[in-house]
Amino acid sequence: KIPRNPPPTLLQPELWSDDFNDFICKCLIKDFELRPNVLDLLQHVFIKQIVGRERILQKQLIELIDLNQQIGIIEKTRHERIHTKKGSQMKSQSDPDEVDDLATLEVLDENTVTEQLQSRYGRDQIYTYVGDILIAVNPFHKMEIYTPQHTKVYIGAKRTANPPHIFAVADIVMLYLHYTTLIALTSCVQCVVISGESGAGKTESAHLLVQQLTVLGKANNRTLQEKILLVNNLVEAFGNACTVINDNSSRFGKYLEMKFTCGGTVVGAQISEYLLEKSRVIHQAVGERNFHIFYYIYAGLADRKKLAHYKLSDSKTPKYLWNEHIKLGPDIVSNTFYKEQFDAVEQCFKVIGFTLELGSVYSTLAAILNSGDIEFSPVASEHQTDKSNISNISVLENVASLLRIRSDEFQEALTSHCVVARGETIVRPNTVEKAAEVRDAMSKALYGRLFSWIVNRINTLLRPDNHLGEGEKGLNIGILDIFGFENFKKNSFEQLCINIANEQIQFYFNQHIFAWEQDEYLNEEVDARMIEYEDNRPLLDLFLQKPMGMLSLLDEESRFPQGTDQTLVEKFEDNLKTKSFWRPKRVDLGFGIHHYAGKVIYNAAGFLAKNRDTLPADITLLLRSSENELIRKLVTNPLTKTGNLAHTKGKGINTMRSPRTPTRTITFSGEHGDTPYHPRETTNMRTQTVSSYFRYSLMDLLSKMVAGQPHFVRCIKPNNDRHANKFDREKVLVQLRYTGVLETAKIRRQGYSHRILFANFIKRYYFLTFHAHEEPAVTPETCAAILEKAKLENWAMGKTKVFLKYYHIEHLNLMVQQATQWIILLQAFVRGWLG
Ligand code: AD9
Ligand code: MG
Repeated sequence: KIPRNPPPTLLQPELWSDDFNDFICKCLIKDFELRPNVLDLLQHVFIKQIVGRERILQKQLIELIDLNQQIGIIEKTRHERIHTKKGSQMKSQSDPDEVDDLATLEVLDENTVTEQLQSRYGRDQIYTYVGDILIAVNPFHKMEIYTPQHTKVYIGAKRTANPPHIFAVADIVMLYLHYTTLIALTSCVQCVVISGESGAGKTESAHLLVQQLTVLGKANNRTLQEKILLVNNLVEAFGNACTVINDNSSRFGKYLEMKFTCGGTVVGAQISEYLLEKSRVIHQAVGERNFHIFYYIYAGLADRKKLAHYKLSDSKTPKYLWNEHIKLGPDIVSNTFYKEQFDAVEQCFKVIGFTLELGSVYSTLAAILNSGDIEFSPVASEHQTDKSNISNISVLENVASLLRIRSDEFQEALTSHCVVARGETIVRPNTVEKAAEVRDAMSKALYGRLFSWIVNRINTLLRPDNHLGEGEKGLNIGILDIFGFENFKKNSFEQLCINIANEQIQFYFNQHIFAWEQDEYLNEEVDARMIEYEDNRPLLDLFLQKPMGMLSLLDEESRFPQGTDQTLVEKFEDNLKTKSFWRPKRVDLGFGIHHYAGKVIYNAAGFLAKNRDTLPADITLLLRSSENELIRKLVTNPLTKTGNLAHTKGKGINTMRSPRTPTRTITFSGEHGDTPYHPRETTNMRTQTVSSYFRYSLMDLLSKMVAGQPHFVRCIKPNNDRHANKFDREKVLVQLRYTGVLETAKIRRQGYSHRILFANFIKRYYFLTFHAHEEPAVTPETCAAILEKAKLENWAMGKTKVFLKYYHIEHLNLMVQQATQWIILLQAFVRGWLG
């Protein structure tokens, strides 16, 4: 009689009638601990509705009481099972001096914190809490802590019941989501922000989170669960590459949103991608590689004897894939790992729902690989030394046939360009260098757009609309995994963008953990010691301020036809007067920045060209005439740098509100009174520089994050050699310092991470203490009564808000969650019974 999967609408408070609501609450209150006379309650509340049906009711209620008891038994056994398991396996090797939560340490200093992490790491205990934040130290070896058994143990368990784990974060996030559903007071968006330097383990952590969330989201549709997991692998094949720091380095920022019904069932996913490092397609630094997919497809097609079909040769490696290790095709085509990966990627494509387009995707990739081999030579003529010719016309023809464009037009578009002067169109020849630039610009553009197209296509295929009930809003968990802070021997424009993005994430973290919280102590006159932290706001200003920030200066110089990389650094030097910026001697075109995470020397060579990132109109027009539908799609309007953002709303975000503390705002450097850049509205492609686009994406990303309730995971890299079991104290200490872990531990121990208005607090939790029909006054006393009933200590009362520690809220939410389970069952039961 109890529906096995109660329809999600049952969970929507707005659909409950008052009586019904009241009834549920009463059942809960009375029943929460004691489960006494449900029958009395029911008769009392529903007396009007059940006239004439008393007998049926009685019978049903007896069953209900039976059911209650049964549930009691089930809960009990489950509880015992978890505890026995925990006792026997999970905590057996624990060291008595270690703590799972750094915020509980008696002595809080750098040494103690590092020692704790080191000692835990020595036992393969890679996870540690700092209050409600998870620290994950990269183990650099496969761990046996992600088994299905672990998955189970962490579901619905109290946080302190098991060792810290990324799965526990998934559980907490789900808990928040559930309780949002019930009370609908806070934002329906939960957002997990994973940060750490390159190679620290962000992407792995994101995978593990998604894995656990799909289980928690009880995707009853196995294919959907599988698809969501595969999406990650697929976009990473296209967006990740081997760098000198990380063999699987993310070269784009990824925000994956998982969508849930109000009942907590996962129904879809959406990805936003940020700032793919397209320049990697045409050039890689020493020791680095192109995007994974190129190697996979090359080896995979060879394996299937299809290279010739895609105009590739197994003996001659495409130039775009050359590096000091791989000069020869056979090195790639004989690589079994690449072949397997190609099969896996193809499988992902198919499962997710790409079918017809696959051939076109491969052609586009093959066309890009072939393009790199097009060579130019100066035209031997006395007068026209600035003209160029194609030296290997057969390669050009191959590319043309793969792109399904006319080869004569392609040749023209590469070796000449049109200029409009006084209403007349004049054709000007391209020099050899210019022609090569056009070729490379086309390759980059095609790849960037292909990537965005794949992401958009995935979004269409995994859009949850079809799965949500009518009128259902749906809930949302976002997982942010960006490229980590980078400091190479040579750092270019890409590193600058990556590091600014990390700077912004750190700023967000600081605002959330320190700034907003401490402001509230002052406003609410709550006694709490202030914690000093490193504010990186001046750095953000240095980059983003208008008109004198670095990105604005870069844009200005990019608009000057006479601007060069040299004039750019001079401009920086003249205008950026801060200690965080300096010009190192003896480095041509060099400039240094003291980031929150360390000093980085950049080299401005190529900055202007990379920022302008122009794709000549002749090439765009030509590609639009392609007979291949996919190619045409890639170049049709809106002509955005990556297409994807054209679908996001360009909100006017000068300031952003923090959801939990409505009086606090997050401000964006230099955005005062400025209309945010919106690709779709921009018709003049010339104004669309990479840096203006970058600024826009950063705002877009932040607006998503600020709208949600954040949860932080901080990844730490224990050594630079990627060795397992090696804990480089100095390396870890530096990261602990710049991420502010020590300060975080202090504020979590001393501070109150949750501040809730009296009225909201009472509305949320009163039914844990009071009767449904009671309307307790909105006073600090009522709040105190609730907290005392829940047996909580160490909270504080402000002038208008209750101040709670992170573990208080966990405890309360767990109580609410238990209550919710009852609500679901009781509602289902009563609905079924009322017909
Ligand atoms: V980057 O900023 O994208 O360059 P990430 O994403 O921080 O970087 P990633 O997750 O790719 O780093 O981790 C780097 C490598 O560390 C992985 O390829 C794994 O080999 C290794 N790693 C990270 N986390 C784990 C883990 N939980 N278990 C085992 C791990 N290995
Ligand atoms: Mg990564």
